Amino acid sequence: MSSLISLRNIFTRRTYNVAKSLAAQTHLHHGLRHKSSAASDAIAAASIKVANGNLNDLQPHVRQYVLEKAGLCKPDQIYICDGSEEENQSFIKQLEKDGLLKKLPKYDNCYLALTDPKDVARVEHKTVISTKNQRDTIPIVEDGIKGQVGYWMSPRKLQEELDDRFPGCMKGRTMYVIPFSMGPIGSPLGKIGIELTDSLYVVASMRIMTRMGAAAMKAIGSGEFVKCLHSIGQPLPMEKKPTNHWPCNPPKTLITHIPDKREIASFGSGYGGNSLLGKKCFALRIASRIAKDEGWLAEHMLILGLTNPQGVKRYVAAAFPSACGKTNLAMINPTLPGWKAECVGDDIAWMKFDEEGRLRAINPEYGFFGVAPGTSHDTNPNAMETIKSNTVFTNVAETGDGGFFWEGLEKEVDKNVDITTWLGHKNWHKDMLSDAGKKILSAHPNSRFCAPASQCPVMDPAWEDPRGVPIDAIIFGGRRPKGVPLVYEAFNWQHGVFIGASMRSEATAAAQDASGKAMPKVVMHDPFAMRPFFGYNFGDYLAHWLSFQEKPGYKLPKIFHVNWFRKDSNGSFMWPGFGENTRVLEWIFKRCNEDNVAEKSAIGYVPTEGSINLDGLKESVDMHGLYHLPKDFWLEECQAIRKYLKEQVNKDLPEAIKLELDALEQRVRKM
Ligand code: GTP
Ligand code: SPV
Ligand code: MN
Repeated sequence: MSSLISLRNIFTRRTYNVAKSLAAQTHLHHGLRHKSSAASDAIAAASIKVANGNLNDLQPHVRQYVLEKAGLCKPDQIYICDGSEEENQSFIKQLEKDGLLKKLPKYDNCYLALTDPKDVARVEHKTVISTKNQRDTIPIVEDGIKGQVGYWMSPRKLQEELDDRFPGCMKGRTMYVIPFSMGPIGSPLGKIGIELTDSLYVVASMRIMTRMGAAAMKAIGSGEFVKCLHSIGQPLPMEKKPTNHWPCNPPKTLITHIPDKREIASFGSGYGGNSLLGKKCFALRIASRIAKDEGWLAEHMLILGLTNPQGVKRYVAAAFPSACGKTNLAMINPTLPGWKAECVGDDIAWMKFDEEGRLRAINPEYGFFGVAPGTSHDTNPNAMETIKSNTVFTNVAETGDGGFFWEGLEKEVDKNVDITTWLGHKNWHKDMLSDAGKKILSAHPNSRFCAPASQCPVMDPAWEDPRGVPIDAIIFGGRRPKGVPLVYEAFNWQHGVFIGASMRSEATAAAQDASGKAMPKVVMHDPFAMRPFFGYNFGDYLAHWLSFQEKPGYKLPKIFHVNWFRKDSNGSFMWPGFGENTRVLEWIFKRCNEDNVAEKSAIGYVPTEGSINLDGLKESVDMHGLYHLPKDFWLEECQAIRKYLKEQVNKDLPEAIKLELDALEQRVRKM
């Protein structure tokens, strides 16, 4: 680390000019302004030390952003990250010293972080989008209805909330400046951001999840970048000692977005999507709004390449809600002989139609922030291979021999090895009960690994292709214990958009409620797996998706719906899932070839008898049960969808979607 240089020295002659030009720009700038003006913030910032890098080397608009936020948050020093391995190792040493990371010596360069148990997942109710007009963010609902497709905050209220949190919030800490690229640097589909954060855990994670460092900074040039401000919200000295060395501020947690300004400010949480701002905040909420303006799509989708035994390759993208199987499908190990699957991305897809009318997709990310529980050599061997080195684990259990553990790894550890849970219970065993009689889990259900994508043994050769990969099929899906068959295909694009709009799924541990509790495990609407991630009005989003069918020359992908999670009367999954999902992918592949393996049903095309390949399947599967379409269930489903779309999308619901629902209901009545 270079010695501390006073900013005042750097700006010997320039301080006045910078301040003056900032003062002029503040008038034009309606982004996140605060009580004190940006100009006086910058003057205040001029006494802040720079621990690494040189503010003079930054582009003027980047420097202005850094100085303005430094003046506001008042860190002790600024550190401009270069992304080098040397720098990363010094950060990891510091994190170990701070007690925030613990080395897992069983593996190479792997670490464990345990959070404050109050900060373990995304907080949807504290995630807001601010636009001048409410209707630009969410559909306006009738009195007495609670909107569920995003939370709007007025610019005035947002300013109050920010003024209540950010001034002085980094006192005693370092503000790290993280330049990062979403997508390969230089890709026409990529975008650059700068995250300012006072959390070194965030820096270390962003280095894995994004292309971070000097090259991204250079790529900004005089161009646009997404402004991302993050603070754990605990200036020093802290009033109370942090729990688990994980400072955070749950009562004040707020994650805010200003799409018009391409600006994000997140306060109080250090966890996942709340703090790694390139991910959900930028690559989904801000990007979906940019995508609408520019005519492309930013979606909560994995991207996967499939090669059949004849050597024909196709790419598919799939949207499943959080913790519903994207990472697992993205890294699938095919069980059918001769099939190859390769991973492009596991969580987010940016997709744009090219000059030839083909939909092309890039993975904007550089790593995986994957759900740990359930991951094993049986279910996802490629993930297990990926996380053997250079990985940060959060809220998993630790074994006595310095390894990781979670629910699902029971068969893979020595029976005599000691396990310490994420909450510090020693000598854990799987039947251990709490005082309340509830099972004690070894790992938090939303515990995760953060690992470089390049380490995944099945990355697609084109995963960093700046042009993206061509998408032939889009797959929707969710956790549906009842009524929804293994797979069906939309009649056409418009019907497919309706299927996306109608998606429902059981709630998972990926989000917590406003009071920090886990969400009840009930079936919830989660259209396009985007309910928590829409960057603008869901009705406008539907219109945007529908608009592609009007574009001459666009080759629209086929749309499918899958369900790996149907349960029998004993509550057991009816489909083996994981690698066996290849059988469904094979059918989808055949449909992309226009093979005659489908027949019409009330809800869409379904596989003809025997067209799902069951050769070599180890367990017997009740295919009739998996295909069965109970009329009562589907009538109720239509009613639930109608109520939801009427209440939640109200006047912004495109007529085409209503017509699709009417048509579905009529077909179901005739079943
Ligand atoms: P996010 O990262 O939150 O967006 O989640 P995701 O959609 O990537 O989900 P992921 O693949 O991590 O799976 C979540 C959980 O579902 C894990 O516990 C998996 O083991 C389990 N799972 C994934 N695929 C299947 C499947 O085919 N069948 C069953 N029964 N469980 C599955
Ligand atoms: C999700 O919840 O969909 C995730 C995890 O991928 S987080 O990054 O925390 O949003
Ligand atoms: Mn996700």
